[in-house]
Amino acid sequence: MRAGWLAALLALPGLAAAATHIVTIEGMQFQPAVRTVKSGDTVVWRNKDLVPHTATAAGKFDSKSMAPGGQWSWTAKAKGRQDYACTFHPTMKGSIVVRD
Ligand SMILES: [Cu+2]
Repeated sequence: MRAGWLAALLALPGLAAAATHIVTIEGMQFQPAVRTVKSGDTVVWRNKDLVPHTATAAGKFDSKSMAPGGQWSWTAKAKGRQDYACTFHPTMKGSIVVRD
């Protein structure tokens, strides 16, 4: 009976689809630089460098300062391409592409 209920839950596309995607910050780079996700997915940035960084898309999202070893997560909603950068190191750039 419990298994049947779970199967029904997993059949709902909105619940089954959400995933978590990691963007690693290492060597003064976002890796991967371009990450494609679905609406509703969560993106987690992990700072493996020895200096603080941010993941900032003006007007869209802003991690604020991520300490070395720190992380920050953001849930994608609106479709489209979000170009972002580190406010401390403007040459560090990345993009999140949000699909349906
Ligand atoms: Cu930085």
